Amino acid sequence: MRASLDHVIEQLKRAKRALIVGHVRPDGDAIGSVAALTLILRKLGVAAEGCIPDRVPWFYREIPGTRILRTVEEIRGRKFDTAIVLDSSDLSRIGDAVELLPREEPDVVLDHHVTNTGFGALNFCDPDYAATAMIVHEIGKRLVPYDRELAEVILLGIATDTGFFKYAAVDDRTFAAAAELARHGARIQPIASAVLEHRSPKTIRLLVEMFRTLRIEAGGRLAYAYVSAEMLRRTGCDEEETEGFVGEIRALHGVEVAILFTEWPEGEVHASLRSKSYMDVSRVVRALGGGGHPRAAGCTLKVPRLQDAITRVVEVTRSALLEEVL
Ligand SMILES: [Mn+2]
Repeated sequence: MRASLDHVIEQLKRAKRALIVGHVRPDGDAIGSVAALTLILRKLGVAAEGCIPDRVPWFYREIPGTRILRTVEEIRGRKFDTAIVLDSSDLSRIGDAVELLPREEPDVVLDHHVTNTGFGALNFCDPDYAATAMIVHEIGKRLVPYDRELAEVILLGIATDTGFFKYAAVDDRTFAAAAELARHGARIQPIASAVLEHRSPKTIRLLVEMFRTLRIEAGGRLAYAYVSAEMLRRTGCDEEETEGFVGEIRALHGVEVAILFTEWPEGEVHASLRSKSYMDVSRVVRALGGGGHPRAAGCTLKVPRLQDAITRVVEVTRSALLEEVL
């Protein structure tokens, strides 16, 4: 059922023991919005636990409010009466955390993905919001007083999902929310430094390796590159260290669609697509079983060879780009 924010707030107030869950391969919005809603509910006296069903990249821990997040193992066996799923377009996105849900259906789903399937008892899914953390902020400011810790995790979610306030979805509401959070003590500098300036020498070496594979097509409008399992092994990097690489490809002048292919684990290829100004890449990946936003989307293909995934995704993207021109 599609709910109003008032509906959602009523439901949250009824909770006694709440579980708040984000998605696997967590980004700053999943991390920030789950941490924020957990802090908000605790301020209301709810026994709330925030769970990220995957490894949280280490650099997010520099933002103090994120340290309350738990893994599935850490809260296994705990009983919850209310489950709230954030920033996830369908139930498979919460991975192993599904076993923690009190019922099959989450009580509340808050999200901003166009591809959200409405899998909760109450769903508030609005692609007009630049980040799920913006929705959490709408709820939070009606319920509790803010402190720096809470304001900063919300700002983390908004900043990361807007590319630090540079994507097309950024408008006066985004800046107004950021201003409110800054008034409560949130600082953008430590967030930017943690998220954007944490690369190690080996990550830079992997980035250089990735750029060696760069291909440019469609008159310069499509650019793609890959990181193979072999490259990860050789540089000693984790797959999560490719975070932000696709943005480096999009930085090319004249490129509309950038794609990064990451082969990990072997036999699986993740394609991460970013567009610059007009191409809806969420539509492109939907044909391949993926999901996301108009300017940032992804899909995972199970194929024996990396090159097979590249050929397939590039083919679909190229024809979508050509259609766009007509
Ligand atoms: Mn998000």
